[in-house]
Amino acid sequence: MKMITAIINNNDSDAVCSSLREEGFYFTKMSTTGGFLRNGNTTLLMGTEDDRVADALEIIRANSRKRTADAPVPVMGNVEMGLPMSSVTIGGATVFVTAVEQFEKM
Ligand code: 2BA
Repeated sequence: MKMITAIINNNDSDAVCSSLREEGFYFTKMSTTGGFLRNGNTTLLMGTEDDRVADALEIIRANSRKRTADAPVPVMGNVEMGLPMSSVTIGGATVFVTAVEQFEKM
């Protein structure tokens, strides 16, 4: 078994979750916040059999889009005129797949 941790843009979350549900995946959905932009995003925890990991990743990939957002650029000194902004590309999804040593439901 693997644990898939998927950080998903809030705008893609409904589509990703409903597709995963349709295909019978189990997951826990958490409201999370990006450390850099401090915008809300969605993190899914998915305990998944090894032979279904590729299917789960494909569903996430197919429903996640790249977007751009403005991010403040850190500067030294006077910021009275406001921080300069720069564009960053967000996503699609950020996904970690890790091995699960033990899995039990009690
Ligand atoms: P945020 O931390 O709010 O990051 C939003 C976007 O800002 C990132 O998009 C990336 O384009 C940019 N960014 C983040 N940290 C940066 C930095 N130190 N310098 C320059 N640009 C930076 P994504 O990479 O697609 O990440 C989307 C969200 O996924 C992140 O939101 C964060 O919540 C999560 N994430 C991404 N990489 C992660 C990692 N290695 N570990 C944990 N969470 C991660």
